[in-house]
Amino acid sequence: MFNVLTGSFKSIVNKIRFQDDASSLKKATTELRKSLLKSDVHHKTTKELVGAIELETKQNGIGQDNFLKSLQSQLTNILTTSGNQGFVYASTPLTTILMTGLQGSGKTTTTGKLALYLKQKKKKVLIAAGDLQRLAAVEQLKQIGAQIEVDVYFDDNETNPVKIALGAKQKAQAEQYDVLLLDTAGRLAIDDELMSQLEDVKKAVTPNEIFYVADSLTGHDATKTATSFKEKIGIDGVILTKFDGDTKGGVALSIAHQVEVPLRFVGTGEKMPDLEVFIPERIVSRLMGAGDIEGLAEKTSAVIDEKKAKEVSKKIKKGEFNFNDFLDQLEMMKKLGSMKSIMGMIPGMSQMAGKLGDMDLENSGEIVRIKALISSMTHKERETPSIINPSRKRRLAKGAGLSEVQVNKILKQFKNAAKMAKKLSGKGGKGMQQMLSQMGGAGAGMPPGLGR
Ligand SMILES: Nc1nc2c(ncn2[C@@H]2O[C@H](COP(=O)(O)OP(=O)(O)O)[C@@H](O)[C@H]2O)c(=O)[nH]1
Ligand SMILES: [Mg+2]
Repeated sequence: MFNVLTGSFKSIVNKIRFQDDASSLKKATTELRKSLLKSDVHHKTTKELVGAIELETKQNGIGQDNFLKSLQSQLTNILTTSGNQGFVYASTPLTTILMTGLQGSGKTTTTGKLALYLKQKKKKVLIAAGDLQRLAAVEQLKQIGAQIEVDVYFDDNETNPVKIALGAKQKAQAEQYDVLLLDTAGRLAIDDELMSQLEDVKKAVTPNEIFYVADSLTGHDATKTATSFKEKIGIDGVILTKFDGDTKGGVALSIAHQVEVPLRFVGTGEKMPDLEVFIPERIVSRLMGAGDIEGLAEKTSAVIDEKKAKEVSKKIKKGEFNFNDFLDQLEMMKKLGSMKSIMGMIPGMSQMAGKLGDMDLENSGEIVRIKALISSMTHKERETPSIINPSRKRRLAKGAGLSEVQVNKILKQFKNAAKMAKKLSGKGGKGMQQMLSQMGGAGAGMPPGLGR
């Protein structure tokens, strides 16, 4: 998420010695200012941040430790704004959230992501298709709902968004949902019609919170439009989307400070699990290259079936990891979201995130081939691949549309990977958590077979 910034922080901190003088501090703060601005941190935020660090370091005594401490605490300061953090439930159900933003910012996608996030926390969630502006919008939300198995409220004959909102709230209350997420229409730019429509919906359902969804790729415009929305209808939180692309990261550092509304979540990819809760202390830890173990644990515990994880680790230890387990693990990895976002949470791995980040587990050629082969195998062969003899290999190759060489390669790779995993687990391995923390190794932690 912040690989470039993390890298430059590290080099700047290293420029200051254990005990140092004012001129080296000046050099360090100058470089800090440059790298913040280059990463698109708002100029006002940059000025405040650098000024505060300089002053604090001087007061506490110029040296690497004090500089580092100050960098950490002032970053936390800048990221912290009065208001709620993460997702906050109403004191009694139902919690109603209005999702607002410009067209294309990612409202509908984020509505789905948030729904999945809450569903993994065992909440009963209803998402409502309140964008009647675009024909495809309702259909898009229906598809998302089906994909994540969350209920969708819609009315194909209704043209009034206020009625949709009211109908959804009524259903949510009557059927004891915990959370209602209301998707709304956006425009290409802010206009009066959009604002008055949102105002009407707001009056009708009195949401607990209004989230403003902003596209991080629009840079400082995201800060500007968020401020306009805040002034016109009032917003309680910002969600930054598309934080996976070429974004330099700075917008996330300054938006809350500039708009004076907390940044609550960050969207890091197109897929449903690609949403991260934005907790200032954790983000600072990531910025400092220390990872976010808490966030990682939360993410993994939401999707990992503890019992299954134990079974798998037992199997690995005994060297019994088979193709069925492989498919299970692959499914689990998919639920965790993009590789890039996971890597950034592992201490010391943020630099790797950029390199590995664009790996698409589901669609990589290798995975597609392995899956094709597995689907041609009998159940018994998946459990015990060693029973596959040469004539079966030939037939499997035909069935999977692979060459015999490819089949042999996959089987051999898999055998080696299972052996390797067994060895690794011998060092007091503790299931998935351990495997994830070993990700730094050559493909360890990914389902065996993926390592090269
Ligand atoms: N890469 C990436 N794409 C996103 C993200 N969030 C949304 N998108 C994409 O942005 C486009 C617009 O999203 P949509 O939810 O339809 O925007 P809406 O008009 O505000 O409802 C879609 O193609 C989404 O897949 C994100 O965090 N990362
Ligand atoms: Mg939409």
